[in-house]
Amino acid sequence: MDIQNYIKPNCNIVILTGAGISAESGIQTFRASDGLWENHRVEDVATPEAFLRDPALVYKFYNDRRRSLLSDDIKPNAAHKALAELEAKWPKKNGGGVTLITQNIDDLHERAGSQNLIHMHGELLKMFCRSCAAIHGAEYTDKLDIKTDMDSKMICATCERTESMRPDIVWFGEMPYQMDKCGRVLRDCDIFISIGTSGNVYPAAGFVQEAHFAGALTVEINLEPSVNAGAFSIGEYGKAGEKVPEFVNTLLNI
Ligand code: BJW
Repeated sequence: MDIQNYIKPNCNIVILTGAGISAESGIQTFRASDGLWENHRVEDVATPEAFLRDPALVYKFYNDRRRSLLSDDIKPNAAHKALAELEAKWPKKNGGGVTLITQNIDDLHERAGSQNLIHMHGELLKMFCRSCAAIHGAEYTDKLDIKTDMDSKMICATCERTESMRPDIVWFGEMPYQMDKCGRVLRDCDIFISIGTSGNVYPAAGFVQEAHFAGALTVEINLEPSVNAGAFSIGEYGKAGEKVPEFVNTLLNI
């Protein structure tokens, strides 16, 4: 497969990332033998029903992960940085745009410098009010310090109710964020690159098909072939921290 044939002026790139891109930064993936789901049943911590049944357990699951994300050890790795570099340089080189869709709830893409970013499964550093639907993040840290633990006593800075704040996370059975924008960029996509995702969770796992129908070149970069590896035109297997900078370098030097 010659990538060169797909590179035309104004070529739009869409990138989907999953937990594997943050693995080398020290953040656990979900489905590995030592992954997050090994110690927690999905139904106990990542569904709206679980939150209603046992909010304290769900708050703790996300409080622990938030504290870990904010520790000094967790930093963007070479793969996050290479994607930020691609977004900055690609429009000047080619005229096309780069959209990054992440399933991850960490903020490592932002810390690396990515700007055109969709967090389709929500963000660990934000919270959502079930009462008035306000989303509170860093801009509210004077009123609601998201850097401390969340609990049911927190007061929404917009509607001032208690018992209504939950982590701003898309759980199973809930609609991911910005699906309209995802659909639009996938329809207008020339190269689709999926990085570090096992392909188990929809609708993200179906993005490769949408990009394929749009006529895009589809590339998977992962430690090992994902469950939908057969849907991709190119597979690059190895660590994201090595393979992503290599691939970005290829694109920027074509
Ligand atoms: C490396 C690496 C290194 C490691 N370098 N690589 C039956 C059929 C089809 C669909 C459904 C169905 N029943 C239910 C559904 C829908 C459901 C679903 O998909 N379920 C499946 C389990 C079957 N989906 C939903 O409910 C979604 N909503 C929805 O569908 O709404 C309706 C709708 C209708 C129409 C249009 C649109 C919507 C919501 C899904 C919410 C997912 N939420 C979670 C948890 C919340 C966040 C959190 O707590 O962190 O999001 S689940 C979890 O999985 C998390 C992740 O974002 C997501 C994907 O996981 P990911 O990133 O792929 O991680 P892993 O661990 O699976 O894989 C890591 C990969 O990296 C591996 O391949 C490694 O090899 C690799 N790797 N180290 C490169 N160094």
